[in-house]
Amino acid sequence: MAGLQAKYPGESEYLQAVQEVLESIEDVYNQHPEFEKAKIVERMVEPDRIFTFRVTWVDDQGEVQTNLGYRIQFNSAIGPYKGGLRFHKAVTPSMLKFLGFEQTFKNALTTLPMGGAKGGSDFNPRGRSDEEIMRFCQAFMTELWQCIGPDQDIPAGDVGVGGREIGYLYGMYKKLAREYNTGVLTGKGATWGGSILRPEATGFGALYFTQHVLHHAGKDIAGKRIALSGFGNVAWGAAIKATQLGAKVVAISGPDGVCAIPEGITKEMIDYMLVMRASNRDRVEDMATRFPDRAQFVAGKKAWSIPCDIALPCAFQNELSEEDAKELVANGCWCCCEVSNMGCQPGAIHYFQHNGILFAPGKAVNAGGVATSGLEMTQNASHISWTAMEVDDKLHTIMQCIHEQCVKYGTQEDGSIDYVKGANIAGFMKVATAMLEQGII
Ligand code: 2IT
Repeated sequence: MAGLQAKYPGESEYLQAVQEVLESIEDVYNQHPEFEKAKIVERMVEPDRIFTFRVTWVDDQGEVQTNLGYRIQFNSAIGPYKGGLRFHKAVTPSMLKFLGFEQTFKNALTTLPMGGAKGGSDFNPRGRSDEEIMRFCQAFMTELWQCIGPDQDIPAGDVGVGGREIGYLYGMYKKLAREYNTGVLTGKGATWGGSILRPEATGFGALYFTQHVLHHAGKDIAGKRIALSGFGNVAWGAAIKATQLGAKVVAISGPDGVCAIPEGITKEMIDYMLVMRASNRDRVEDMATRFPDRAQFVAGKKAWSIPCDIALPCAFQNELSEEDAKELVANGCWCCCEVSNMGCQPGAIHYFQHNGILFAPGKAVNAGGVATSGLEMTQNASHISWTAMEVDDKLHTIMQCIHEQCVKYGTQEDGSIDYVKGANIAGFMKVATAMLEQGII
């Protein structure tokens, strides 16, 4: 860690993600001198390669705009590079390195053969028209297409990149590459190679995992109050499944504040989350404006200020601080499953773990998204489409298997599960063993 800190000062998200994994695997690593001999850790923390490119496009006012684009191919030990694209104003190489690093372990947990990658741009979709989004995606792909391929690197969505963006990206890929293999991107539309349930998969998988965490602790999700952060694709899928399972979603949030929903979110409100996402306004207050009888907007507050049983961060890294964790617990919260990547700050995780709160990390909880991308790749490669029931069944099995891996590697002396350790060690063992078997490359 000291070496990495000196080498990459200021890459705080990347250093935070690496530190968490290294702390978890220390004991296991020391039991395997062959890992040390092959310098597995030193190799694993560095991306295989990073592409950086300029993206120039013209906005609706006719003004020329320039953004930066990236693709980080992190690790290919267990399969082709796989991971999402993030369009957000705060995107930096550090952010994408942390996400690519996490993706490598997460993808290993899914049981499917996928390596880790991440990419994106500092393009800010907020306030942009549909035409601007299209022109940006097209300009982005004029560079990206040369780095990707269905057996090489398969991007998908992440924050700021949903079905609409994947459509524009795929259209331009076809035109440039003159290749019509749908397997080059996942999260596509259902009529042109997309998997049924991919849009819902991250949220659904997160709730299946949460159910396993609760069952293992002798609890049930029905009737519980759930506070969600965000209102994008992940929060949307989580809200649908939580409601189906009989839980009550009592909060959603945005960069402008939180909407308290004391009676629980309804189907109409969940549908309206899609309208809010498509508007590019990036304001959760719109929910309270549209449903004033059910949702009360509080400006500047987070979802963690609303009393709940279960907290599900679904928005952005480091969105839940130690202070937030204390407020949640003081208000009765007893479980936090991270759905966003690295949604909790280290202080929050320590606070949860030291106060007996059930806690599970993003790379286990949210892996259903990329797992269903893997299922989309399988359908594309074999030119078939599975039914919703088939995809949902496979997603269920995968989330159960991820939970079993956490139990296998994370069970503590007192019988409780350290899900952070469990997920990190399980992912690490798979990637490290593959690297070892493939020699020094
Ligand atoms: O963080 C993630 O796992 C994603 N954004 C989904 C990646 C994917 O390839 O489906």
